[in-house]
Amino acid sequence: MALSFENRIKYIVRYMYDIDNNGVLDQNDFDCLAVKNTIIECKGDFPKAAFENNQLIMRNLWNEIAELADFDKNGEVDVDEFKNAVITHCVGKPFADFPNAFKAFIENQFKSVDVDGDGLVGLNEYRQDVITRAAFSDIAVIDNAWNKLLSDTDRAAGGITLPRYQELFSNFIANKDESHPSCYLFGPLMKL
Ligand SMILES: [Ca+2]
Ligand SMILES: [Ca+2]
Ligand SMILES: [Ca+2]
Repeated sequence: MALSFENRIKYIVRYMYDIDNNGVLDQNDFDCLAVKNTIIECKGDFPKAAFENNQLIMRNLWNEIAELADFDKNGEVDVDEFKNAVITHCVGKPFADFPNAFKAFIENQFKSVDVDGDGLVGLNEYRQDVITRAAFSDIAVIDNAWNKLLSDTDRAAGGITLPRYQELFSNFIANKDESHPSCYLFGPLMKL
């Protein structure tokens, strides 16, 4: 099932963290994330200070994730290790009680999706984010997922605020309920 807890964990590992695509998380993914996030934040520019800041954030993040999840201490975090860390530290907890490494990652992710930096993820930004991970022949598929994701409060606000993104992201990785709207945070999911 595309929306199952297991599949959502695989999705996070595959599309959010394992950006060099070798099937596991390691230091290199986080080095690549520092480069990627700098380019996105600075809209193609690459100022040294911004990069060094991102590099520091990502090195710290990797060290914390490794400490929480690299159970066999081989320098890599595989899907099972990541899942066990999520079950231990996140399942059944609100965002505020997540380990710092997860919280920092989620806030960073919000920054990279909120391209215009107005503190809100709108439909245009959602579409731009969703198409970086999958291909669609019909825009309605993306927009339907957006409509399932949004609550009436989100609709009234015109999109997703940071606190709301934190809530949705934490439900995406830590709520086993497959009918929860947070399942659509990253667009229509496919089975991995
Ligand atoms: Ca990797
Ligand atoms: Ca390991
Ligand atoms: Ca925005």
